[in-house]
Order: sequence, then structure tokens, then C-alpha cells
Amino acid sequence: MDNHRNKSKSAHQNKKSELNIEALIAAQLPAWQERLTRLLSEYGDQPIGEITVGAVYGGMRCLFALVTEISHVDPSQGLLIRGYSVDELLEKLPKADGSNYPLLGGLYHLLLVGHFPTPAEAQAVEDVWRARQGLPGYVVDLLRSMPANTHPMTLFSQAILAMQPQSRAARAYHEGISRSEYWKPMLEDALTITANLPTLAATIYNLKYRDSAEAVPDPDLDWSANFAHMIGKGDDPEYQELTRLFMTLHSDQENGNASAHTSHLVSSTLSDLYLSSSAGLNALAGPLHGLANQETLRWLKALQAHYGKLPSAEELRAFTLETLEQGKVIPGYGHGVLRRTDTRFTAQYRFAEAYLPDDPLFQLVKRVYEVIPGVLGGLGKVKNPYPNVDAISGTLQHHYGVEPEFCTVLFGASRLLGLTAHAVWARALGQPIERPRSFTTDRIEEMLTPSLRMRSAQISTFAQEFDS
Ligand code: FAM
Repeated sequence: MDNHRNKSKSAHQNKKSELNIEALIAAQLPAWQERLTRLLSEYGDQPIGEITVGAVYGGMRCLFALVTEISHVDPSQGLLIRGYSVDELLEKLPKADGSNYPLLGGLYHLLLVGHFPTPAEAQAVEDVWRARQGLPGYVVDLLRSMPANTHPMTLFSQAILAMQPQSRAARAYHEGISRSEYWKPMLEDALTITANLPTLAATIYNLKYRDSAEAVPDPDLDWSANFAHMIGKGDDPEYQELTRLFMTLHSDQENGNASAHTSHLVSSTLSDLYLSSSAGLNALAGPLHGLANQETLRWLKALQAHYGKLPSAEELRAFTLETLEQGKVIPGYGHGVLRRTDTRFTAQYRFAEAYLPDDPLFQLVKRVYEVIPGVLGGLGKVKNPYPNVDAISGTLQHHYGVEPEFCTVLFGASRLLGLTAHAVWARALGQPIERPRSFTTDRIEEMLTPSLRMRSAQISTFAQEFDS
């Protein structure tokens, strides 16, 4: 097995900080266990919401059925990670030397431990990651053996799955670890998976677009800048800054969105993090979710090609209505929870105004932002006609030459920070396997009005007559 191991300069520090993360989580558990035991014994039977027919048929929309302390999406404030807004995170998280954007090691500390990191703690996580870098050679061989037209997200998910034989949690479970201790080897897996995300993403990028150039991390660079370095943009400080921003913004978003919930569900069966992370990525790869950044870029480029210039508001309105008439959505607009412009859109918009104000695609993003909320709002059914994170993220990547279909891999590399942190905490708090039930439509109708009951009976009589 050919391992591209990158030995850390500070192995002693790594060991110390690894132990600290485990100890910092362990120290919080007794108080949590006492609090939850009391809550459940005193109020376990109390209702805290209601289930409507609309919610059951509507994708469980607005059904509060999960618990997480890590992040929350407020319809008007936007994403809050451990209570900090996007702007607070960007301002307060420790920065890499000479950079205006966060060190992702600090953000991972916040996600995992829950305490705001000191600069030393942020660096300590970066050091842990450095020490754990090294993709198994067979994973790279597997990626190389895939057909050339394989989507980068498929490669990403497959690679994470292929690394599963190295799961410490799976081995510990096989060897009989107590369920209450299982989160500890999961934390080990979380650190190893996240350490390798920049190398893995860069390997996929290079395989697809750079003649399979080998991705070799630079031990002097931080986690995000290393991705930029490994795809040949090591000399581009602007792109390194963008990567730090992008990775910060996409790292988490509560527990109920499709990729978070998928990963949470899979992990609730005590599947290890390689299995649940790969599953989460598969959900992220859908066009209504993470693939929307690729789809937005494609839509903007189609719009650009159609008019050959910056379209007027009237032309843009016509193009949008045509898209809707074709039964398609306007990618990058709308949200399941938010009811205003996504703060992650705004943060990237500010970056674009500072670094690429004259980029033609950014000019188009601005024009679209002026027009689309009015058009979607006018339909009367779209609950949030404002842009989400994907309305601009691909445009920024495009400016620095990153291919549209690769953008969701970057989203996934960032989002696995959140998904792995949620899974470690879910196991540490002993959250059980998920087991919701389903109704049949007959059963739902029986529970409702007599007239519906009658209609249901008529349908089944008709069905019997039709059968005979
Ligand atoms: N374009 C066209 N129609 C839209 C729309 C959009 N951007 N956003 C919502 N609608 C429609 C939606 O399809 C639904 O129509 P039907 O009743 O005919 O099915 C109606 O408006 C009500 O939907 P909603 O309650 O406002 O939104 P949902 O919670 O059902 O869906 C999204 C939320 C994000 C799936 C939806 O807004 C959408 O499809 N947006 C475009 C794709 C996109 O940008 N996804 C990325 C979301 C992002 F946050 C992420 O996950 N990365």
C-alpha cells in the first residue's frame, strides 16, 4: 500500500491536542446526561409540536424531530454555529498568518468541543490534521480506475467508502467496545477523515482536470490553503482566502437538511463515520441540495450565452419565466428554513465585491439578485424567494478557474466537518437508532373526517370492482 504520508513537525503537540479534544468532550458528558435524564423522566410524555397531514406529505417540512446543540438555522438570522452568526465566525475565529479568513482547525474545534477556540487550539487541530494526512494508495488507484465521465461527487463518496477498512470505530465495535465508549474511536475516525479531505478533494480535481497530478500537501500550509496548493493554486493568495471563506461557510447547517439527516440516520445504526459520511455526500449530490452550486453556474452561463451581454431586468424576467415554464427550479434561490437572503450568500458577495467586482458572471449574479426575488415572490407559492449560499459560490470558484461540476465536492469537504461533529456527539449522548413510522393514506383518511372516510371506502370499493 503506497501511503503519501506527511509527517508533522509537531508530533508531541498533536498527541496532546488529540487527547484534549476527547477530554474536553468527555468533561461535558456527565452534566448533559443528568440534564437529559431529568428532562426525559419529567417531561418525556409532553407534546412540543404537532404533526399535520401537510407536513407528512410535504417531506416532513417544519417538523421538529431532531436535537442538536451544534448549529441552528434561524429563518431570519441565518446559520448560527454554537450560537455564533456567520459574520461573528468570520470576524472572531483565529486566522492563518497574514489571512483575513478563519483557520478551519478553529472552526472544527468549535463544532466538536463547543468552546470558542484560542489561536493555539485552532493551530492544535491543524497540527492533528497534518499528522493524519495520507490517502491509502489503493484509494487513488480506485479513483483512477473509474470511467472518465464519473461525476466528481461520485468519486468523492466512493473514496470515503473505500477508506472504511481503516475505521477504528468499526474495529472497536467488532472487538466488543461498550456503546457508551463508542464515540471515542469515532472521534479518531472523525479526525482522520477530516484531515484527509483537502488531499482527497485535490486528488479528484487533479484526476479530472490536471492530468492526474499527484496531490501532495505542504506541511507549512493550513488545511484550506493546502487544497489550493494541491490543485496548483499555491501561488494564488486570493484563491487561498476564498477557500478559507468557502470552507467556513459550508461547514454545517443544523441536523434536518438532507445530507445532515442522511448521515445522522445512517450513523444512528452505529455505522461508522466512513459509512455515514459517504451516505451524507450522496444526499448532498442532489440538485435540490448541494449540487445547486453547479446548477446555478450552468444556469448563469446559459443566460449569458442566450443574451451575449448583461441582460436587462426585462430579459432576465423572461428567461426566468421560461425556465419555470419548463418545469425547472431557479437554482440558488429558495430555502427550506430561511426566509431572507442567506448570510452565506452575503459573505461571498462581499468577497466578490472586494476581489472580483468586474467579473462578468458576478455582474450577472448581481442583476439576478435584483430581479429573481420579485419573480419568484410573484408566483405566490415560493416561501423564500431570496438567494441561498449556492446562488454565488460557483461564480467565485469559476473566477479562479475551478470547473462547475467540481464545486459540490468543495461543499462536501466542508460539510463533513459538521456531519462528523454531529455524529460524534450523537453517539457520546447515546442517541438511539432512528425509527419513525409510516401511515397509509387509508389510515390517514380514517383518522380524519367522515366524508373522507366515505371517499376512502368508495375508492376501495371501486378498486375491488376494478380488480374483479
Ligand atoms: N425555483 C422554482 N420554484 C421554487 C423555487 C425555486 N428556486 N423554490 C421553491 N420553489 C417552489 C417549490 O418547488 C414548491 O413548488 P410546488 O409546490 O409546485 O412543488 C413551492 O415553490 C414551495 O416550495 P418552498 O416551500 O418555498 O420550498 P421547499 O422548502 O419545498 O424547497 C428548496 C426548498 C431549496 C428545495 C427550493 O427552494 C428549491 O428547489 N430551490 C432551488 C434549488 C436550490 O437552490 N437548492 C439549494 C438549497 C441550498 F440551501 C442547499 O441545500 N445547498
